Amino acid sequence: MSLVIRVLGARSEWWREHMQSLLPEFECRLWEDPGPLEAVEYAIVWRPPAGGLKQFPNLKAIVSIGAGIDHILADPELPRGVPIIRTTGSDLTERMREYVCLHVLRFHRRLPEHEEAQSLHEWRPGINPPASERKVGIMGLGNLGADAARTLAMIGFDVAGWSRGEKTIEGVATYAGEAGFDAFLARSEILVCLLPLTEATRGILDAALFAKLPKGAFLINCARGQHVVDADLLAALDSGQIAGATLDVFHQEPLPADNPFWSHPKVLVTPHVASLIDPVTGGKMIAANLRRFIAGQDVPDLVDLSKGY
Ligand code: NDP
Ligand code: OXD
Repeated sequence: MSLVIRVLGARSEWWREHMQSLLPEFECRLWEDPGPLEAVEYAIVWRPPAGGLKQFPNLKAIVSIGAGIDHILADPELPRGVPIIRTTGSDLTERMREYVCLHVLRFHRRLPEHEEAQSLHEWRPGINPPASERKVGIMGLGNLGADAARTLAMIGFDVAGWSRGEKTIEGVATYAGEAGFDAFLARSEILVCLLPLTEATRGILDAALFAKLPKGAFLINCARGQHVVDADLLAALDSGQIAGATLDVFHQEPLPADNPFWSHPKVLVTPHVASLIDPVTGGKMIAANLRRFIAGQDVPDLVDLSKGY
């Protein structure tokens, strides 16, 4: 009985060794060296190649090394009916909380302007509005969005959130579905995207949405690059409709060297690091989920494939 692990880059062997120590009853192998294909019962993956998972005829579950599962569903030959388990946990939530607060505060406290002034040796003091007068909007109120919304509200921001279904979060104004969308956008001076990538959310950050934000709003996208229509964002930045953007995720990753976001003066690029899962804490979560799944117990991270996220 074996499981395969697919991680991109230098961390593969770290993951393999760690998962082997957590799940000694399995033979843990790397994707590139899976051994007998019929022995593979579980695949722990990040961005599996198209057609890759169907080579294992006895797959019992697929585990996403991440909260998102879009990278698995993107496979047109994905074996249907195999359960998918995503990876969540306090570690992931805490890292995303830090990222969102850091970048909301960066815009709120005008850090890009201070950095520019410093580069010119100019002393440019200015009074900032208090956090209570800064309206922040969080798209997606799941594990990550709800936590970020609560934390920003605790810091003192005037926070609203938008989700598919109705939600109640103390200290946060909530909006849902199509009906609440425009009102939510109209008040979002700093907009944070924490939506999953689905057919309903692909390309949602487009010209029509930017036009509904207050003039000079800021965008922080830490969900998926495919949420953004890049040409629309560049146009909104150039017109001043969007005053600045922090982008952690992109259509193509790594971001190609000639992509205009790299050198845009109003854009901060981070390399998909908002909240990375590491083998130590993430591995524990994955092992615990697999043990519950194998024992036939409830697995809260089991994805409801009818929702698609
Ligand atoms: P969840 O599945 O827990 O939450 C998703 C939220 O989005 C829910 O509130 C859901 O609404 C809402 N939503 C889904 N579809 C729609 C829609 N069509 N309209 C309005 N709201 C919608 O996800 P997580 O919080 O765990 O993660 C969110 C995403 O963050 C991941 O899918 C991933 O892409 C990204 N991510 C990025 C990372 C990074 O490092 N950059 C790290 C981790 C995650 P409802 O509550 O009603 O279901
Ligand atoms: C995730 C990610 O989905 O890291 O967890 O993007």
